[in-house]
Amino acid sequence: MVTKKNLLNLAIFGGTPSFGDPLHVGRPNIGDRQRLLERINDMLDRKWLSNNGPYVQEFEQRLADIIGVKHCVAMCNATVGLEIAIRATGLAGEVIVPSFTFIATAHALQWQEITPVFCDIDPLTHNLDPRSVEKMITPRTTGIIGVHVWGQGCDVEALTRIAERHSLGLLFDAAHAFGCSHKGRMIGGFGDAEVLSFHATKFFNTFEGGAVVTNDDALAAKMRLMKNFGFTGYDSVKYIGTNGKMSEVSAAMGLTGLESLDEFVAVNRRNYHLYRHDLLGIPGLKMLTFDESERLNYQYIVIEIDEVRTQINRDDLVAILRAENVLARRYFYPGCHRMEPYRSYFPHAGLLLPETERLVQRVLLLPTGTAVDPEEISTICGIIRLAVEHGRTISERLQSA
Ligand code: T4K
Repeated sequence: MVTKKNLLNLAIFGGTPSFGDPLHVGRPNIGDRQRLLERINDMLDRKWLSNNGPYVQEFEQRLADIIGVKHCVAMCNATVGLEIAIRATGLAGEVIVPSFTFIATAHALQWQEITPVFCDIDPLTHNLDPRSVEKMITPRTTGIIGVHVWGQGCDVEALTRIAERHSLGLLFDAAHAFGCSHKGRMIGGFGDAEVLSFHATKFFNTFEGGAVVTNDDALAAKMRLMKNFGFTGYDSVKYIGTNGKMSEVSAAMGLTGLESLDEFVAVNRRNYHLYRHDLLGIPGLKMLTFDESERLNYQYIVIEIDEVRTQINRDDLVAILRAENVLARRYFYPGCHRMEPYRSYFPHAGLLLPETERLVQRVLLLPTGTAVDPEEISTICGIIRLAVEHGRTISERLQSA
């Protein structure tokens, strides 16, 4: 690891990169390898690899217990989980979603020819702004999908009131929020259903995977059929369905990861506090802080750059970090509304999304998780501090290059 003191030592200007190996946002946390391999061996002996096997059933029960929800339906990933939850709750026509989310939230609707209507966010929390939601409702609106971005609960209470007042379905994309609470209640039990992701890049993973959780018995039963082609028996199909099943090997990874869940969160929490401490006082740089009276997974380190004060823009800072082998990410740039097919469908959507448009230019995410140690965090923060201290000079040099 190379510590930078002078801006000419920055790798973007020809210096040696601070890190020999890249540091990623989204490096998987791996639990007890031996325990995983034992489970996989048992699975191979059993010769039961998919289709609601014993690991999947155990995993679903463990998740339901942790979240305190009646039903957990494990899925092959959160995107299919969203698609199934959307279909099972009968959403159609138009559904209100944030544009500041991973593209899967919008695609899960459009895939079924439901129009995602992009709504603006609260700049402080990065979550749906309920006042904007209300303004987007039309006679074609059938539902709202809130996203608990970075694991922070949406304004669930306001969204629930709006949904009730207008008789709309209410789902939550809780892909970031496994293990998090909102106002003291675990995320997973809100709305008609909530969808979790256990993708490899999440702090807790099942390689690929997800789950839909709900307290609604009928909805759970319907989604359980829908994820298995709609089969109710060997020869009978009740609904249109798809293949949304989680495999046994994924559930084995999940069960193993659950045994290390507290450790994953503890490392993320440690990293979060180190970043907070080391980035404090850098002018124009704000780190998203969480309400620590809630349960949190701390899985994202989110920075906002106020270019006027740092004198270096977010993209130049990302380029500087990447040259040092710190693969910072610009989630969710440029916003779903600026990606296809939505950009062509709604070329002027941005006019109604001023906070989203501003935020996508300012946000960057830094590496965390068990793959990053305190010394590396200190080096990353040192690079950022150096870059901001010389913001104007660096910007000029990069522009003239
Ligand atoms: N809703 C929301 C709000 C979401 O954020 C997501 C997914 C979903 C729904 C859909 O959930 P899933 O259907 O995926 O269950 C990543 C993830 O692929 C995606 O799951 C996640 N959100 C999103 C925020 O991030 P990319 O395009 O950034 O992935 P990629 O391949 O660039 O990987 C990120 C970094 O992680 C890289 O630097 C490499 C590293 N990595 C990745 C993998 C897969 C590893 O070190 N090892 C690995 O195995 O989307």
